[in-house]
Amino acid sequence: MTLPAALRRRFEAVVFDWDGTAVSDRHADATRVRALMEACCAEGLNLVLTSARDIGDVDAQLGARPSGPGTLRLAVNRGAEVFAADADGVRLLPRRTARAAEQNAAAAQTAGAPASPLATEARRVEIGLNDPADAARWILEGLWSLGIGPSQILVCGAASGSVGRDALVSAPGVTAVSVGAASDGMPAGVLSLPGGPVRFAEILADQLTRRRRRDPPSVGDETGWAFSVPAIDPRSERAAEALLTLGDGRTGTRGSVVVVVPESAPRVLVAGVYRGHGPETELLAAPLWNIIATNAAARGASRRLDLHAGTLWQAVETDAGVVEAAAFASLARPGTMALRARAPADVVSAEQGLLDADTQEAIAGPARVAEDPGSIAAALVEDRSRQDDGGVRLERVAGYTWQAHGDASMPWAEERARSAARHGYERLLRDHRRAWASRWEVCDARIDGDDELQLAVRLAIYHLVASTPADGEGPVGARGLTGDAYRGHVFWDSDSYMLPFHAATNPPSARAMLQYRVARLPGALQEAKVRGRAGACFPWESAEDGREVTPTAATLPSGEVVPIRTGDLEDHIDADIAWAASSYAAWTGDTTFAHGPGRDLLLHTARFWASRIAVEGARSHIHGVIGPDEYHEDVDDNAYTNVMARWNLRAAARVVDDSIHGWEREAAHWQRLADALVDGYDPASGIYEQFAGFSELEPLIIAQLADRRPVSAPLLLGAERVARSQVIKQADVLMLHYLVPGEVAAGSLVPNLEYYEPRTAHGSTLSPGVHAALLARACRPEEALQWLCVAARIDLDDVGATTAGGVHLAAMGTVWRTLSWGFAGLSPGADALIIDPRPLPASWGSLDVGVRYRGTPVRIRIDPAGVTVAPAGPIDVLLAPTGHREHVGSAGTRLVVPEPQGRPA
Ligand code: IFM
Repeated sequence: MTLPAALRRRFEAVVFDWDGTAVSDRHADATRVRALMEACCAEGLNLVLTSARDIGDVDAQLGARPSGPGTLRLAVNRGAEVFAADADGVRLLPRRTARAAEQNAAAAQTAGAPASPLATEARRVEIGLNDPADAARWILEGLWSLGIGPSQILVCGAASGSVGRDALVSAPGVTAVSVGAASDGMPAGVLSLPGGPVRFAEILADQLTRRRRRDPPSVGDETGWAFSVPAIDPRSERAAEALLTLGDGRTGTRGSVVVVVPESAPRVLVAGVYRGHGPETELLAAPLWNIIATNAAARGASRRLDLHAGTLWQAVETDAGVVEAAAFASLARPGTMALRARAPADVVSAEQGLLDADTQEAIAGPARVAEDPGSIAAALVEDRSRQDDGGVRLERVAGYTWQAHGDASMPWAEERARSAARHGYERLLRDHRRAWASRWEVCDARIDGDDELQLAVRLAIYHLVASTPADGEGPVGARGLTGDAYRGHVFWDSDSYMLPFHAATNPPSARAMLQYRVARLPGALQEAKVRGRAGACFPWESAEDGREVTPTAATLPSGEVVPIRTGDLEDHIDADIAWAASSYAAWTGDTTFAHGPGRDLLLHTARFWASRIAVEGARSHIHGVIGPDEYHEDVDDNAYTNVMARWNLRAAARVVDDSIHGWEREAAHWQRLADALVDGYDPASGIYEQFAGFSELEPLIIAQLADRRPVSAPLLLGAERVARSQVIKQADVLMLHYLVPGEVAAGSLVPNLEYYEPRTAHGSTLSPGVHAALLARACRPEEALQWLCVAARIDLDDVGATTAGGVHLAAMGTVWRTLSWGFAGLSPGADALIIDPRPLPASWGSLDVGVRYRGTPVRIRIDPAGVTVAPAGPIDVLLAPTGHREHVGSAGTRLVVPEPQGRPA
C-alpha cells in the first residue's frame, strides 16, 4: 500500500502504542515487529513504545535488545515507568516528581517547544508519574535531549492513548497516525490509516527502507528554533550564507547552496589558521566539502538551519530536478563533517569530491592547502549509489586537520574521515545532535511573548557556540568562522563581548579563548619592550603569532587613503583581556587558572599600565589613546581607558596582596597610580567626560540629526566635523557601566546614559546591545527592548550591509548579555550567584536564562511575580534587591522579588 504523503518522509523518532498498534493483543507473536524495531534502531531511528501494561508483560512479549545507534524506550504502566532496552538488557530510567513536571510544563509554554530537560534531570526521584500527560511530556523532552523535535516525530496509534494522547499529538509539528478502527474517537489532526499491526509494520518497514537507502535525515522545523531562507536572492545571498554557517567551534562552513550558484562565496575556515603576515594575515580558505560539482543550474533554493541540532537542510531546484541535502559539522567531533543528498541521477552523474575554495573545481582525492604560516588538509569518504526510486544518494563524511604553523597531516585527515565513516553516518548524526542539545540545555535563553526576537536570540547563541572551540587555543575573530571580513583578526570583541557568554555557560570555550591570549603573552611582553613599555602589550588586532596585524591605512570609496591608528593607540585591549580573565575566574572558580596563567595576564597588563601612565603632580594621566569611540583619535585621558586601567591595576594589586610575596612594593605603586588616575568624573553632573576636552567639542546630538540610527556619522557629516563634535561612534564611557559597574560612581548610570546615548551614532555593531543592557539595568525596559531588537537583527536585516563578510559575533554577545545581566541581573559573586532582576518589557510574559555557576548548571526564570531558581545541584544564591541569601537545593525554589521599579543601578 502507498502511504499517505504526510508519512512519505524520514522521521527521526516513532512513538507508538504497543497494544492494538504494534501487536493485536498480549498473546500475539511479536517476532516480526521485534525484528523491524531492532533493524530500525540499528539504522538510527529512535523508538518509544507506550503501554498500559507493566514491563515484565511487555518485555516478555517483545524481547527487543537493539544495539543502536537509535534508542528504544518503553513507557509502561501508562507511562508511570520508563525503561531503556538495549543490547545489555532492560533497565529502569529515573523518574520525576509531579512538581518537576509542572515546572517543565510552564517552561514548555514559555519556549513554544519542549522545555529543556535540564530541570527534569535535576529533580528526578523515585516516585511514579500518575498523570499520563506527564509521561507524554517526558517522552517529548527525552527526544528533545537527543536533539529531536516534535516536527521529526511520528506518533502511531494515538487512538488508544496509553500515555497522554492529547499531550503527544497536540505538540506543534508532531505527525500522528492511528492504525486502529476509524471509530476510535481520534483527536483532530490524527491521520486515520486502518490496518492495525500490519499497517504499523508497513510504516516501520518504510522508515527502514528510507534509512537503508540513505535518505537525508529530517531536520527540525520548530518555532523559535528554525532559521529559514526561502529563496536565493542575489543581493543577499552572501549574507544568507553567513547566517546559515555550520560550525563545530573549530571549523566553519558557510551555508552555501549545495549546487554552486554565481552569487555564492562558499568558504570553509578553521579557527586560528591563517596565511600571510602582518596586516595582510588572513584566514586560510580550506577545500570545500559541502558543494556538489554538477552542470545542473540552480533555479532556486530553500534552506533551513535547525539551531537546536546544528543541521542545515536544503532543497534546491535545478534544471535537472530537485536536490535535497542535509549537512552538519559535528560538534561532537570537531573537524568531521557529513552531508547526505538525494538528487536526480543527472545532477550527480560524475565522480564527486572536494572542491577548490577559489576556483570551485573538483579536486581528485584528499587535498591540502598550505600557505605560510598555516595549512589545512581535507579528505572525504564518499558513497554514491543509484536507488530504485530513480534518484542518486550521495553520502559524504569529511575529515579536516590543520596546523596554525606548519604542515597539516593529510594521512590524519584521511584517517579522521575514515574513522568517522566507520563510526557510521547515523552515529555521527546522533552524537552531533546530542552535543548540541546538551549545550542548549544550559545556554538557551527563552522569552515568552516575542517569537521573532526569540529566534533572533537563539541565532545569536547558535553562532557564539558554533564559532568557538572548547579546547586548545580559541582565537575568535570578529566574524567568527562565518566569513572573511576583518580577515579573521581577533579584537576586544572576543574578550569583552563574546567571552562573557562562554564563561557563564560553557567555561571550556572561555578558557580556550583565554588560552589564545595566554599563549601570546611572550609576544606581548616583547611588543611592550619594542614600544618602550614594561609588562605586556597585546595587539589591537591579533592573528596567528600575536603581533600587531592592524592595517595602517585604508582606502575610502572616494579613493582617498586614510591612516588607521587603532593599532598604535587603542591600548584598552590590555585591560579588556585582564577583565576577561577575571570574569572567567569569577564564573568558574577555576583556581588553577586564577593562580597561574590568569594571574600572569593580570600582573603583566598591570605592569604595562604602570609604564604607560604619566604622573603629573598629584594626578596621573594616560595620554594619546583611542577609546572605544573610534571617531576621536589621539585623545588624552579617555575615561574608558583610564578606568579600565585603574581596575586592572587594582585587581592586580589585590592578587599580590592575596597570594604573592616579593611584589608588595610594586603593588603599592600600582595602587597609588590607580588612585591618582584622572577619570573625568564630575560629581555635580554625575557624568564622566569621555576624554579631556570632550565637553568643549561642537555639541551635536546625532539622535536629532539622523533620520534613524545606527548611522555612519562620518558619511552623514564628514569625518572631520565628527572628530570636532560630540558625536560618538559607540558606547565608550558606558562600557564602564557594562563591564565594571563596581568601578564607577554609584548612581552614575542614568546621567551617563542620558548624556551619551543621544550623542551615539551606533556606527559600530557593538553599540546597540550595550545600550539595551544598560537601559534594562536602568529600569527602562521598553527602550531596552527597542535597542535589543536592533542588536538582535543586525545580521538578519544586514543593517550595515556587511553581513556578507560574516555575522557580527560581538553584537550577538550583547544580545545574550542583555537578557542574562541587563534584565535577569545574573553575575558571579564570590560565594553565591547574584540575581538582581529588572522589570521586563510589558510584552514578555517571562524570561528564562541558563548559566553555569561554579560548575553547576542553573536556570533562572523571571516573571512579573518573582524569580524561580532551578539548579542541577545545590547552589547559594543572593537576591540583590533584598540581600536575601539562600541555599537552593536541586528541587529548585521560588524567590519573591519586591517591586523592582525605580532602582536604577
Ligand atoms: O572591535 C571593533 C571596534 O570596537 C569597532 N570597529 C569594529 C571592530 C571589530 O568589530
